[in-house]
Amino acid sequence: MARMVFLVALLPAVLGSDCKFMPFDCSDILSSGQKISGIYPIYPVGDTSLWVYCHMISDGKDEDKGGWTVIQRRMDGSVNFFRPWDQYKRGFGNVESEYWLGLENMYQLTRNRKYMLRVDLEDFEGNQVFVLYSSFSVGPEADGYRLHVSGFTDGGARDSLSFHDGQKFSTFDKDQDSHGQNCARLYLGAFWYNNCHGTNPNGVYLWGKDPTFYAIGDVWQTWKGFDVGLKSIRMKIKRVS
Ligand SMILES: [Ca+2]
Repeated sequence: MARMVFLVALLPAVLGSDCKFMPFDCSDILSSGQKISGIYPIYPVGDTSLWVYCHMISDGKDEDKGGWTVIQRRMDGSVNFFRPWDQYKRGFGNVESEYWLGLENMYQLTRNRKYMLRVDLEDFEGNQVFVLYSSFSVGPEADGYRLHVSGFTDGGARDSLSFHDGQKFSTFDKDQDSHGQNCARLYLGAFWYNNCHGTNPNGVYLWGKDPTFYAIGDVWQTWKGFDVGLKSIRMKIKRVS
């Protein structure tokens, strides 16, 4: 019996010491020679796999070779993003389509490594723009999964996100915003709301322009204003070497 316990205790160490490829993020997957965008397992926390969409190329207009780990994606309105804190903490959705990677996963990815953030935006007319931030990280849960984003470069959408730098994350059931009311309830999303937002990527999928309810959509104010829901939003991060 004592020997059996010993063997079981030894098992994780044995598994961890073999040659299994355990990429930390999509940068590692790109480095391993995989150049095709798609769904891959990464291992930001020990030997527990986390399936993500890896974007290996961007739009061809720059020298970007990919290796992006997608942390948030809207593309067809197939997933409900009006969800409570626990869901935003753990992550939800479908990795093949729309999903949120989870605040804890974002924290684990960015806690000890430097990352940049790129947000790709597309409207229903087929126009595509992006923004780039040279530094992106998410703080620990004990500090409300605070957003740290800086170093803006414009790819056509102008800067709607720096307004959210330094804010804690808020959901309808956890108000950590800088507004007297609950921004997540006012704008039907969940985000690093300030008092409240310049962009609402987790808001209602509006299918284009809809001014019926102010700023509730998946909008990026400095590009299309508060009334135009975007066709696709993709937030993705890449390690800075
Ligand atoms: Ca509030």
